[in-house]
Amino acid sequence: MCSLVRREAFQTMMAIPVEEWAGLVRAGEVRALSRAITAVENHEPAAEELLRRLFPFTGKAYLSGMTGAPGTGKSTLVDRLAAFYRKREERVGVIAVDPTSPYTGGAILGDRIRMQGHAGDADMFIRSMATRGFLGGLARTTAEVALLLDAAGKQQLIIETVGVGQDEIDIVRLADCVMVVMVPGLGDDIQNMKAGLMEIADIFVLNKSDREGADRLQQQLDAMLSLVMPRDGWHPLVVRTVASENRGIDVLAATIDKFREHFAARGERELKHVEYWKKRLVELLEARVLDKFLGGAAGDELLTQLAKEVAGRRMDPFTAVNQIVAKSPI
Ligand SMILES: Nc1nc2c(ncn2[C@@H]2O[C@H](COP(=O)(O)OP(=O)(O)O)[C@@H](O)[C@H]2O)c(=O)[nH]1
Ligand SMILES: [Mg+2]
Repeated sequence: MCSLVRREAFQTMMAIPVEEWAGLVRAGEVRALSRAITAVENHEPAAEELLRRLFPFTGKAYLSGMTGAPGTGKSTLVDRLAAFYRKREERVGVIAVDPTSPYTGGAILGDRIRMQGHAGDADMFIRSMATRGFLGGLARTTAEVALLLDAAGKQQLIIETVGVGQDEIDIVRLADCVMVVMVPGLGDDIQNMKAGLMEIADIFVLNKSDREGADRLQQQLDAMLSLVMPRDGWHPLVVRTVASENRGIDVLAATIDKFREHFAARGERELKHVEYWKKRLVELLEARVLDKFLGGAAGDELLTQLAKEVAGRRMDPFTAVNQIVAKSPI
């Protein structure tokens, strides 16, 4: 049933011109948006055309990234935060880079309109993405999906990732505001935390603060933060929450707002975006160059053949690269 609906949506979208498709995405039409995300995930040729058309309409959404160890309550937090934004009448998009994330769209609040979860709310769009097997990197795909949601008029975008690998760190790095979730009782919490995560956090969310050890963790965090130099005039803040009981979500939202205002006032956001786009342009260029020189099955064959030569010390790597370059019509 589900796959039938999906196939129909697929065929409908394939049949219309990209221009019209882009128009539907901009209007926030759910099927057109879902289908556009699939096109981006699969690197379909239409995806680039679609993103080019939609790009001028992006740059309005505020992007929050939530990361932390599995089980710390990220999905619950994102869910509650999304519901909070919906109460403020903001349109919300959620990207969960974790297929196991359970989202209700705030149904637990008992809000009658949303009793059946987000399904009934056109202004809350939630998408889970597979975490492996994307060509060109998960970070790039996530960034492009965020662009689609932005173009579709979502005002608050929230990305959830499990903060374990470099991929995940790259993903949250693209966010305007980075939140790192910690919970009491995970052993020697701060020491166990990845150094990379510590550095990128704008806000620390101390979730499950109903549990024993919350005060101790807060003290540890405060002590650690007192040693950290403010970044761009911002000293990372600690917010205590009990996501499962919807406690502290208002304070969390207010802290995100405060961070947003801080950056808007200083023009740092633009600077951050220039840095970000520099990196993205290099990535896109790399992908394009690689595709030109080594695209398709023939490229892969050539690469394997030359790699064998180099591994067998029959050819040096510089000659091999020169051969690849010489074969391509750039
Ligand atoms: N005691 C307590 N449990 C929580 C809290 N927030 C989330 N949980 C529970 O922790 C478990 C993992 O939550 P989930 O949001 O899936 O974590 P994630 O893996 O980080 O996305 C679930 O059973 C939640 O109900 C909290 O503040 N206090
Ligand atoms: Mg989760």
